[in-house]
Amino acid sequence: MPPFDNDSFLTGQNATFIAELYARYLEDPQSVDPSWQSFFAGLGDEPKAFRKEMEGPGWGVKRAAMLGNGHLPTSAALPADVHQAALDSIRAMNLIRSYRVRGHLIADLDPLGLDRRTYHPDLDPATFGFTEADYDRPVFVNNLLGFSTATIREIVAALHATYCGHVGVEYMHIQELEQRQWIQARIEVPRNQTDFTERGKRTIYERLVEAEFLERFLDRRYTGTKRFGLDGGEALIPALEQILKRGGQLGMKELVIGMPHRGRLNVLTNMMGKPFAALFSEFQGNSANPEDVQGSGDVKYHLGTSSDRDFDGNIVHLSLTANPSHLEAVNPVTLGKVRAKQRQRADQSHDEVVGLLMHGDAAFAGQGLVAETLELSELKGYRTGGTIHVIVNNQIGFTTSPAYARSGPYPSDVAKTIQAPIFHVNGDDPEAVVHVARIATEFRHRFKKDVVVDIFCYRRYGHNETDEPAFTQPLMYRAIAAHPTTREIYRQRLIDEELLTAADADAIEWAFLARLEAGFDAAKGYRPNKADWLEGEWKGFTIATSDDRRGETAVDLALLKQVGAALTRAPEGFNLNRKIARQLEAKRGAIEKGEGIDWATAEALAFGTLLAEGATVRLSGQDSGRGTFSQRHAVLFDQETEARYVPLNHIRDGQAHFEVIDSPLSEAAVLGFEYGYSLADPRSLILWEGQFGDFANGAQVIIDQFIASGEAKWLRMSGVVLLLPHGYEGQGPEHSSARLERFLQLCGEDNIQVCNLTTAANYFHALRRQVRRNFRKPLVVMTPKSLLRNPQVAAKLGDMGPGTSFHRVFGEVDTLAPDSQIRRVLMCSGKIYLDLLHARREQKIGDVAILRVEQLYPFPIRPLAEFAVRYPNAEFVWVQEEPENMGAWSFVDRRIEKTLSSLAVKAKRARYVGRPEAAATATGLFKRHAAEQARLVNEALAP
Ligand SMILES: Cc1ncc(C[n+]2csc(CCOP(=O)(O)OP(=O)(O)O)c2C)c(N)n1
Repeated sequence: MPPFDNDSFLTGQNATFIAELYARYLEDPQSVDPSWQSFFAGLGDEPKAFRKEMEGPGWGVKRAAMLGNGHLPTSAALPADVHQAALDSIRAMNLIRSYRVRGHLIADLDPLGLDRRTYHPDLDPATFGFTEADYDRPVFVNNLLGFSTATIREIVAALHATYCGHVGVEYMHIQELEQRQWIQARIEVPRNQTDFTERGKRTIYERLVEAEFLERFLDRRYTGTKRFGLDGGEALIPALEQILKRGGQLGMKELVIGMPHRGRLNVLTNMMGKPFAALFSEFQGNSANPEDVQGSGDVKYHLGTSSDRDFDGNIVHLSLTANPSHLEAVNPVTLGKVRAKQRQRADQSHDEVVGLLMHGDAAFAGQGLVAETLELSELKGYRTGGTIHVIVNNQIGFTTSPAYARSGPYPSDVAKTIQAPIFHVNGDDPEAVVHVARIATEFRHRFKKDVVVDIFCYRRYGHNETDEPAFTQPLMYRAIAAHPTTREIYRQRLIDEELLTAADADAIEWAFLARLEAGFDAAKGYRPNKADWLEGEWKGFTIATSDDRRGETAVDLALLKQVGAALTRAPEGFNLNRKIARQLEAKRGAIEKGEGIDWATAEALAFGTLLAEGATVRLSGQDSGRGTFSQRHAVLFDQETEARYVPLNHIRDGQAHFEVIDSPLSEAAVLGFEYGYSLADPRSLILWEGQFGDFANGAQVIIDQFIASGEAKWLRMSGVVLLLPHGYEGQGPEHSSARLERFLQLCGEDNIQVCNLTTAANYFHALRRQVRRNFRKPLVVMTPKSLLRNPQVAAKLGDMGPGTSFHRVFGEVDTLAPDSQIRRVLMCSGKIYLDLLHARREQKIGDVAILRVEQLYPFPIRPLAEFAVRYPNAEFVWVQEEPENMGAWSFVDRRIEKTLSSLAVKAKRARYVGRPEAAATATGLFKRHAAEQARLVNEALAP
């Protein structure tokens, strides 16, 4: 074998030439000489994968240049040693590629070393045809790993250091070449490590001391109190510091964080600067808020906070989103906040506001909401420029081992669906953890894409501090008991490196302990001096008042007409769909005439007038642009070019922006996102629309744990609106009911508003009311289907004009017998009203009055009483189209009783008319539906 010197055939141009020849062969085997074909075929390679490698940074010479002369040699002309060298080179390339793809599988990731895999055939040089005898022969690899030539032994050593040390990287699934090359360059040349300065290492040590000592201190002072300690995962804290520091250097101004229980107290204090005294005071059973602040409060490991941190002059604002126990539910909420803050800052490049989500390994692998939220990452209406994910992978979920918790090798596998790079790292090597945290931050900054850091660690104690982990994982916990802490390991390392003396380390520890002790002493007298909920963007808002709360929702007719004109106008030359053109024409006519304004137009007028007044409107939901029932057409499409035109963005100069988004087919993530958006942006109207109201149950966690109870638990208001198509029209069990009863059951302590409306004008006012008051409450609207086109619900322009407002109850509209002779009062809500009205008019019944409850919660006792008292001799009947165990009946029954009991009327309670109890919300048979509907209407009107 000749030495590989500069004259060798396989250096420089020749080597690249063979590689190019190979690339050409892979694209089209016939394009190269037959002898080369059989040579290359003998390599048995995966053509596609190899071709991608050829495009990697190591093969820097441009293909065009190499193939320029069109003259290809034949292998017959190739001397045997050159043949061997070419073979070696190509095999080495494959070996390198294999390490890039699978090196992580034998990386040293588990601090406990319980399940370490050290061999994988794809990483064995023998698999590529190298025997021991070949190991020291130089091979040409053209600048890969920083080598031009190297022996297999050297190549494997470099690959091991890069891909199989304390960091395992998964990135070869990424389709974007530039991203793969960036990661390769970032990790291969420095062998996947950062050389930290003495100061940097000391800082890492300080952070570990803080992380560990806080938990130990809490354990000692509040033994047996749940804290979901970080013990075993302490490296998280230096990793977070790195994200802040590097992020700040790269222009990050705000970091919006979502995280679960594990380590949250550590993050709240050590990362976010919540005073230790405040935390200890909560451990003593005190509220996090001043005593005069109402609300249920929440356990301390669910609370949020915000603060500013200064890194070398870069101020980064941090906000940790409060969350419920439901793991991962906070993810979309956090990202909605990020998006809102980006808009407020006009951060179009997404450099200034960044989302950070932390996860447990079992939760990340198990919860579907994770996949739903990841899916939002590249979507136009939800993009936030990439989220940094950190998994605290303690290799257990409560008592469940990974083999029972997920099917793949890692908890992070779901993130591959969006081609996020994944950095697995051994949590006992804090330098490696900080190193990957830095790369992740840089990657997010550079490519505005999600990135995952998976910190392999362990959980030193039980799931919480009262659990006995040895009941279920005895071997793991025996290993943990014998395992030094991350801090102890690192302390020894720094001492061995002579960067720290034992006395230095002791001093750092004592100094932090002194801070904890001082906090402990201060906790006794600690009083939170104010609740933090009406600050920043929320300045000027107040707690909801107990009056009618109508808000100024009426609009000058001139403005209504201006919006109306914009709604019905398309740009010059825009090729409108013919049917749409006719609809716009009709709409224009209605607005000009000032009557016949249908539901969708009233909605558009509500949006448009708010936009004109300066409030942004954001509506997202499945097919919301057009509308499920083809009613909205908020986006017009040019029939020749598919260009989009959004009339509501062309009302007048200086107006606010209207965003209508066709969401992905997710309920939980999208509603969570909009709720999060509304938390950060109280001055905009934020709406989520269900395709049919039934589907809201796919977002039940967001509704129960955030929307209904967030204000009480965390003092966080939201004005989010839920539009839920509802009504019995024979479309079957899943397209009839938005489960009104579920929302009503959630009502309490003035937490939400629930409406079931019967006029387009009332809808207009209900929407505007959301923005035109100085408090915020979520609004749930049962929205119509057939009523969208029913002329009886249509509005006059005057119903929205000066002097008008929202009505919680509507009284009788027809002229009937004198009030005292009314024999029955039908009370109802929503679409059934029109069925009743129609039948009563048809049957010419004059002694049955109808009251409509437009807002079910807060229940309108006073206006209802004002109407009811007019009918002293009537019986009162509640009519609904939902089955008896559903709809509003159970909710209104006692409230109607309470209303009537204070009035001088004979009736004391309402009687029920509606469908009988049922398991399914509705029949799937149209005929049966029609018969049921007719029966209940007739029963309601029966003599
Ligand atoms: C949606 C949901 N289901 C179940 C639970 C109950 N629970 C709380 S913590 C936990 C285990 C979580 O394991 P992991 O995600 O690995 O985090 P760790 O506690 O190990 O840090 C479970 C099942 C929950 N909080 N949320």
